[in-house]
Amino acid sequence: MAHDRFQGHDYYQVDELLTEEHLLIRNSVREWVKKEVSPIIEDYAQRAEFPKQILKGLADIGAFGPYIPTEYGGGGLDQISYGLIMQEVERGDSGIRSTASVQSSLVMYPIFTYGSEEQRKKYLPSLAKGEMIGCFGLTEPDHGSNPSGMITNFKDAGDHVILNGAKMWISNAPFAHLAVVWAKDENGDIRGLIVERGMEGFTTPETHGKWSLRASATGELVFDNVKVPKSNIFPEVKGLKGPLGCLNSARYGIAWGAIGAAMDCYDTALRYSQERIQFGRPIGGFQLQQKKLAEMITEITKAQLLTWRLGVLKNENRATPAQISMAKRNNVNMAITIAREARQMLGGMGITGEYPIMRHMMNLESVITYEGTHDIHLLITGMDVTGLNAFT
Ligand code: TGC
Ligand code: FAD
Repeated sequence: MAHDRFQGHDYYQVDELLTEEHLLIRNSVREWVKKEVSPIIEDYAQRAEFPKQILKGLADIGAFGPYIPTEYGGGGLDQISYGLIMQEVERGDSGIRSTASVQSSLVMYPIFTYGSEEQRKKYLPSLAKGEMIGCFGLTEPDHGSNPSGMITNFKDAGDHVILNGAKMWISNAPFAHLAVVWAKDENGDIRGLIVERGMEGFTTPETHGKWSLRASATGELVFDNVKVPKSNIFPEVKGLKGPLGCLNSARYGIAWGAIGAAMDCYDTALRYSQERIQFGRPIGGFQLQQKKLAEMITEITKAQLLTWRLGVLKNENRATPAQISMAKRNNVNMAITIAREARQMLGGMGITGEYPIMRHMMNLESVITYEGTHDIHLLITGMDVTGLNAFT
């Protein structure tokens, strides 16, 4: 990508709702992204490779477990800080944000919330430092939107269990040191287990040929009679509410992240419209282009306010899963719509890697699908407001 000239956009002075600490965190992550992500990301996306060298930097900026207490190596920060970190990292690339949100919300969060004290002490500090990378296995080939139908299962075998089954579409799987895996026990109850690379019968084949999230590594988790010590099972949770509780945290981070991707597309299109001359004047002077830009900044501003308020509720432990669904759905849809419009505003240049828009646009096709599809979140809102369940 050409020199990163990104400037944040704050049409309603939302910064005034943030603390000095929030602004400091936001600005330092923004600078890190400009220095470490923007110069390399296009190349890695084109090559369909995850830039592993940035893992240490992600840990250093506090992107791994920002809200996990400091005694376990986390940042001890609030939920708005977490959101701002996700926003800035996704401004760089959704795939890099994926790695950070999987590590924080889908690996560290369940170990912290559902794990034993021994599990917390064993894994959390190394995960926070990026010395260990984790992944989260919920989706299966035949069970995506409906994870309760999963067939991955384990059977008791004394001091360990025997795990069989397969997960697919797993972010970070090809290089992760450990996987938080959701599987059914002999009673059919969903339990969470920590499966480590190197356990016999555990493999993680990479998924190739993606047109989206190309700079993120995606793979399968295959369990062929894997012996997992019983001490690796989360003692504190049983049932689908275990993995769905993790998703509340990850979906919240995505709601913020999508604003970052949207702002990057808007920022690029705005600047281009002021510099690109057709018919003797900047294209930004034409009403049709102004309509696109005016709608973009309106939608970004609405999303910023929605998400800030959600962050306040989350800090107070009052955010409901349905409120989080609404923000994830709204913001990702907002971002992908802006990416599509912004791409058109750049004409032919919009399809090249000279500009970040096409990469964001393609990335967002995954973001609108994972962590619950656009339609699943609509049905969650529908169920919340009517009290009627459309799933069963
Ligand atoms: P249902 O009967 O409604 O609920 C089962 C139990 O779970 C509880 N529950 C929740 N608990 C916490 N948080 C939530 N958001 C919850 N939603 C439901 C519920 O109260 C109940 O508890 P209990 O005690 O009564 O047992 O479940 P259902 O089988 O009807 O499914 C509901 C549905 C469809 C909404 C849910 O399964 C769903 O959200 N499906 C979407 C699946 C999904 O989001 N998968 C994501 C996989 S991970 C991923 O994509 C990572 S991408 C990572 C990256 O790269 O960033
Ligand atoms: P399906 O569930 O088969 O859905 C297909 C279509 O049917 C969708 O449009 C859906 O909205 C619709 N549909 C389904 N049910 C209904 C209904 N009741 N009413 C109306 N419409 C319905 N999973 C993990 O566990 N860990 C990860 O790290 C992870 N990373 C991912 C990374 C990428 C790049 C991608 C693409 C996915 C990832 N996922 C991960 C999986 C992701 O969560 C699933 O793809 C997603 O939940 C949808 O499941 P599915 O693909 O099986 O689609």
